Amino acid sequence: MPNTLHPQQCLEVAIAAARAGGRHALLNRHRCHEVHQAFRHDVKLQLDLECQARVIEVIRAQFPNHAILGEEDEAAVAGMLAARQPAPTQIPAENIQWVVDPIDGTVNYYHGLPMWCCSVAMQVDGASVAGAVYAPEIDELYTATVDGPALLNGSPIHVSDERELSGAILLTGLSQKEGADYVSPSMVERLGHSVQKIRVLGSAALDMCRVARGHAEAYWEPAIYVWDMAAAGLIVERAGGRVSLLNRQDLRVSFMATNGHVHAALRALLPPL
Ligand code: LIP
Repeated sequence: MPNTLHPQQCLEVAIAAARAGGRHALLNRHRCHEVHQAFRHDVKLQLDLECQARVIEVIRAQFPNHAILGEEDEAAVAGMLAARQPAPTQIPAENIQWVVDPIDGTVNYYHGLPMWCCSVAMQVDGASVAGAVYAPEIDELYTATVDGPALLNGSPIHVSDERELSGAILLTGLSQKEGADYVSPSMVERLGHSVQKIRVLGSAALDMCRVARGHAEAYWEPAIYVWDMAAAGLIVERAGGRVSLLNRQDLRVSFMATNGHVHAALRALLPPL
């Protein structure tokens, strides 16, 4: 990591950026049905784009030459940024990249459910150095640096001590995206027999933060994106948990995060790579 940058400094920017994006989504809750693009099982909102623009503004104010990877359509977001300030040319500095999901749990947000968050991570050479996951509607801010503790609203968190998969809550997502690997009915049955309960809450980043705080023992989804796990995966690790990137195709990943104790048992149940 460039010696001019310290993880805590990057975390402070990640927190400010996640708060800016999350606050914009919260203050505009009444606009949650303004659809930018609709899909059979998913939706992209105008606020997804606007929140990503808010996040980028904060990052660029501090690090104008850092690359930024966001979930939302770059051209549409750039249009908003251009309207507010000319976007400086991005010259990635030493493989530094910020990874942003402006509203993780967009469908929850659209329907008025509170389980959504803004996720911001700073990575060097693809490894997360600092991450913030902010869920404003439930007043939860999860943070971690590569050399510091995982925190929830400033207080240390730690994964659960549950050692048996049979006593575990498994969080997952039933993405029905056409062509995506999804959790098949037979897999749901197999996992359901092995854990205490399966829960589907609709936000990958928040699911992993619940593992980090010990409210669940495991999370797995076969087809999420790097922006879903860039911050939350670091938070799980710094909370004493374990993560595995099981498969990656471009920006899509199969990813699991656990309290560590149940990691091998869960991995044995998942599809072979
Ligand atoms: C969501 C993920 C969730 C997954 C959904 C969706 P988005 O991200 O957080 O785990 O099951 O299909 O991908 O689209 O709300 O940012």
